[in-house]
Amino acid sequence: MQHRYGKGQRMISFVGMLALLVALLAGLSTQTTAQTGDTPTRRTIQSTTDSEFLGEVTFETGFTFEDTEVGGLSGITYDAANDRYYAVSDDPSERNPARFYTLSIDLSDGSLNDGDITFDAVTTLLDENGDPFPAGGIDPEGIALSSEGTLYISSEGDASADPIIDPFVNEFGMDGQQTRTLSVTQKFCPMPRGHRGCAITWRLKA
Ligand SMILES: [Ca+2]
Ligand SMILES: [Ca+2]
Repeated sequence: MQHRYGKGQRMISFVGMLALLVALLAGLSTQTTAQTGDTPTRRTIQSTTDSEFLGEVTFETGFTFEDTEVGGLSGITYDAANDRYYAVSDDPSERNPARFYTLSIDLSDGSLNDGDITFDAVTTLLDENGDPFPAGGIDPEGIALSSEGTLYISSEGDASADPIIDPFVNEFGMDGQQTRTLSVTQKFCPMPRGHRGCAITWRLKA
């Protein structure tokens, strides 16, 4: 997703996000079996085999829900069991505390149109101490629902911050509480200029 806070932001668009998601849901298929040595292991690989553009809905900049500015949605995931979506805001706790939204999207007529998207809830992300992330302390990007009903949310980190904020992929409960920290390969961790590591402009993107 390209919608971020900052200069040039004008609209919140669900075009690419929803088109891609619906395409993925429609096209999930296939599985393969992998074998490692003498120990067979089974893993399922899902791939997209087809895509279809269903339409677009655009919200004006400044659109709010429950006193939060919705804009800058950078990732979305579908909860099939409950037929709802979770979309993470790209806001680095500057407009409002870092958060994700719960959405309902009515695609019963086979197309995405104005009025099809309903914001049902907003949930503040809480760090390991149970506190909202401080301004600039996170740069949310991606979100994915786990088979356990939890959420994996990625942060790009901030290589320009002092001190540097490392990127992360962490697990959160549906109440927004961070419950687990995943390890991030060193090559994705930014380093100051002139030091080992990836360039200062590289980030962990969805
Ligand atoms: Ca529709
Ligand atoms: Ca981001």
